[in-house]
Amino acid sequence: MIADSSPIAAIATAPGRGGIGVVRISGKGLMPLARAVCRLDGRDLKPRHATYLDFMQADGSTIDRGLAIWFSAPHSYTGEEVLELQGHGGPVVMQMLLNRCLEAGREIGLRLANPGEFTFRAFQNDKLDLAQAEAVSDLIEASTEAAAKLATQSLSGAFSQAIGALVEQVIHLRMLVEATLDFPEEEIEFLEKSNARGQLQAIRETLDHVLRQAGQGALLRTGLKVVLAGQPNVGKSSLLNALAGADVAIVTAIAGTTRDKITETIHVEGIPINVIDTAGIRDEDDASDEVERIGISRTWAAVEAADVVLHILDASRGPTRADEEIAARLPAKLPLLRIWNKIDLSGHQPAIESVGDVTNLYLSASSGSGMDLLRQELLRIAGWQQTGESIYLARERHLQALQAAREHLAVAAQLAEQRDSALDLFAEELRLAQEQLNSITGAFTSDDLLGVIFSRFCIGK
Ligand SMILES: Nc1nc2c(ncn2[C@@H]2O[C@H](COP(=O)(O)OP(=O)(O)O)[C@@H](O)[C@H]2O)c(=O)[nH]1
Ligand SMILES: [Mg+2]
Repeated sequence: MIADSSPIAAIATAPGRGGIGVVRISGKGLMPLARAVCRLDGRDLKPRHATYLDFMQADGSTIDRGLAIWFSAPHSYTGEEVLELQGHGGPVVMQMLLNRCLEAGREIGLRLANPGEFTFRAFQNDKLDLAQAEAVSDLIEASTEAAAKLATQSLSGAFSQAIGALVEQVIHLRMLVEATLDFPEEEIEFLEKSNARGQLQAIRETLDHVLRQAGQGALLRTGLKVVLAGQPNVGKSSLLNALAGADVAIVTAIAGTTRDKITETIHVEGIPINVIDTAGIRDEDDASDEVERIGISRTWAAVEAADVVLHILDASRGPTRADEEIAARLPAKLPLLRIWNKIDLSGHQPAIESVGDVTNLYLSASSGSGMDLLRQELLRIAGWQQTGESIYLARERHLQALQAAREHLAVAAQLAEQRDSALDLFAEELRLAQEQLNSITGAFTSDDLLGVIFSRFCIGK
């Protein structure tokens, strides 16, 4: 991430045509630029007031007419001076306005903003912590109402506060320990006197709770990857269509109809589930041509990358040797659900039952019976619990930091149980746990990580 402090400008609205479009400028000493671009006719730009005026070229001709809004530092999104120019949202007129601003700002070193740079400055100027900055991007990218709602909560600081409360607890315990370290003769009694074990236990319980809430939120962000696999003609594409409630995949009685992967994201109780339909698996020799053979190898690749595999079988035919060969090749580490389809033909009742470590589910993609059982089972596998308690729209990065902190606390707990507890090691584990928690809100985060996080934003944010 570039850390220079020159003023930056960008079109902040989405590219394309729209009723309005916004050029945003942030930096120091922007007022002369504002005067050069806005026809003020002796007026001032009052902070946080909209002024209707002409945007001008250098020769005084008009580019567009719109609103100028001035924010003085530090009362702006970035914490710097910010000028927002709202014009008509056409790509050409917006580009003209941006170019004019860059030209008028040349003397103060105005340049185009990099992706996420406005938000990065907000982070640098303590307007947002790191988890909140990420929530800005999550809110913009949210694909479901539930995800948007959670992003707004994170943006308002709910997640950061939960992390902050944990850090406070860790700091409290660290202070006790570090104070004792200076008086070695008291070490032995310290753990008893201060109830350090009890405090540590309380921290670990709180952390587990936050981790659960974050894990649920992470699920909402990325969803579950479910692959439909099985022989040709067992009804994989029909099942995808039934889940999606639309004809996304072609269904025919001809074996080998599906040749490539088809992915469709469905939502069950707001949880995104990415369902991947694949080419039916059969022997290379039976496959009709090269295209189908490539499709089959892609099926196996999809299976490798899945969170869950649904092995579809034809209930009206019963298991065949080919089904067993497929089952044997499915990776053992993945949750496996055996779907017996076409029960409208076989006469089975819709049901779910476990035999050993395999779950059998009976349904009919055509009639729809048993489909609800499948949806519920997918939610269960995803680990979705309707607890009613708040959850946090966490990212993988957050989960990893929470996990790492959890491990350090577990080591600390082990140390505390030992007879001659090594207090300095105990203290060090607490410090490491705190460092992990801090990395979530950015109180302690390497520049490299910042670069990665902010570069994923779009320009103008
Ligand atoms: N009776 C009945 N037929 C089904 C059912 N599901 C799929 N089929 C039929 O089975 C054939 C193959 O279906 P398709 O979804 O293309 O199977 P795929 O090759 O596994 O993708 C088609 O003729 C479907 O209409 C079901 O639940 N009941
Ligand atoms: Mg198919």
